[in-house]
Amino acid sequence: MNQLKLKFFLLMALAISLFSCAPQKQEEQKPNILFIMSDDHAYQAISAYGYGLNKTPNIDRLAQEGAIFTRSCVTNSICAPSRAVLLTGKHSFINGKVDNAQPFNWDQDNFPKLLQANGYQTAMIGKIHLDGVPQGFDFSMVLRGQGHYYNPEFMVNGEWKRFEGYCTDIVTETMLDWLKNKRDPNKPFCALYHQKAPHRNWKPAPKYLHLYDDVTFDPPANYFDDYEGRGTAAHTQEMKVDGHALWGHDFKMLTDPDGNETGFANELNRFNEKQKADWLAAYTPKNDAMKAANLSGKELGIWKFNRYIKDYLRTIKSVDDGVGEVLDYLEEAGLAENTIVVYTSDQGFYLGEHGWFDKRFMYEESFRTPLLVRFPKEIKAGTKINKLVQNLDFAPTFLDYAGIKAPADMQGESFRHLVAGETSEWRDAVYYTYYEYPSVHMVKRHYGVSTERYKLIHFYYDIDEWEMYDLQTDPSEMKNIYNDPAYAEVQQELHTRLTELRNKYGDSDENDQKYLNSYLAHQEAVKKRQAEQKAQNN
Ligand code: SGN
Ligand code: CA
Repeated sequence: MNQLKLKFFLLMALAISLFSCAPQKQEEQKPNILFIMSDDHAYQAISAYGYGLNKTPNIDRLAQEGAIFTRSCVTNSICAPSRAVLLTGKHSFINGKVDNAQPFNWDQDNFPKLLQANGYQTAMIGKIHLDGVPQGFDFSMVLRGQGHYYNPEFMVNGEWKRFEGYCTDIVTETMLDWLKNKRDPNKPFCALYHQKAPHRNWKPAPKYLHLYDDVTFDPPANYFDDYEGRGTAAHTQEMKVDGHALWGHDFKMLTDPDGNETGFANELNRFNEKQKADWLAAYTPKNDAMKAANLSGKELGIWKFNRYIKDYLRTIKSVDDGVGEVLDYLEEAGLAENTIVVYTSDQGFYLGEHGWFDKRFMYEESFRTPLLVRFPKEIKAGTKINKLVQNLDFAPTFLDYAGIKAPADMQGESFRHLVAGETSEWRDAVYYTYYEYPSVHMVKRHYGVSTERYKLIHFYYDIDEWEMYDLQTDPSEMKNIYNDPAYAEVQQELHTRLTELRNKYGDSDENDQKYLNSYLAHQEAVKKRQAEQKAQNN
């Protein structure tokens, strides 16, 4: 072969190889998405938010290296509906999953399905809390309903399997295994890494049973709230740490201070011998000391707060460890630069504010949820976003990053350009709905609007009451200012804004009635089924 021919041959070979690589290269450049969601993780319990309660060094890395959102809120502060909103990008009254009880329709569009159809590899690992086999995932491993902290069962690609160990660690190990060994490295990935923790009843991992043993936590300033200045809904809820939390299930006592069995012993039945022994060795002396102290009144209330918050924070320690392991892997594998990492929770949670645990209300602690996003290619380290974003925005945002046009009926907005600092134009108000009543914790049905400063809420069904709060002068929402003449104009504006949003998103009194009817019918059907089962068993 002469020199010229050789050059020509080499050039052709180079051109062919470049040409054949081109589509794959383009695919590779699409960003990966790692979506981390925990369950009931209050922003007050992430150190990057500055509440000084605990340390979450790994979750905090996302804020240091990316963005922290201070006003990220949900559309409906409860688990399964929140996840349905995440997947579909549609409000509950459109996607149909308005409460934890009624079924979810997996056949509708969701963002993982759209990513999958566009060359992504997708995985869902952990808690999804939506019945049926997940759709839109190449690999799925999900808990049954709420799932268990110890030795949980998972449905792996449609088949049930029991796993030995601690749920949070199993979910992290499975996530790492998928990233390292199971996915196709030639495709961009979207992985949903969902922890059950720190959901009730806050069972810590064996290695953290003694964490915080030598600390006493002060409850929030409004822990002993008497709800004066609020409406009926705040008075009639059943979610008080010192009032509704249970001696067994929540405070992990085998017998209550009067010596009555609590039923907690049954919960230890699913533990193996070693887990049970470690557990009892940790709790028995603490429980005995509590009984010996013979506490009452506020002292007892503060003991209950401490038992609650310590267990809650202990479960978060394992979540944070897992985030650290996964972030380390992304770095080691050279994936950190081109992976969007999101940390959020399905809603916020009360850590003793107003005396409560649980969520559901449109008041700040449950309405707002943590949100941290890292994507070094577009987001500057140390970004802080104070605008009102919602879980409704996730689906359109991820599709935007992946270069896919969001379907016209998706309701959220992509926050890609907002978080990149390319625009500050954003919505000035968000819409909220809550339906699960009458039910556990007895939080009444309501809907409302929040602007950056004010909130207007309508409680309905068995009451008809309006509440309004000025978050600037009353950030803890202790004083309902509805009908306060000083706010007459603001009140009028909020009513107008609420009507506009209900129209914009397609909500109405008819919708509220429709979902009330289906909820009550569902409750009746469950009662009937239970009665039939009981009769059969007798
Ligand atoms: C369970 C909990 C409740 C909690 C709901 C919904 N009780 O019923 O405290 O409000 O889940 O939570 S427990 O006895 O199971 O601990 S959600 O996050 O799934 O919506
Ligand atoms: Ca939840």
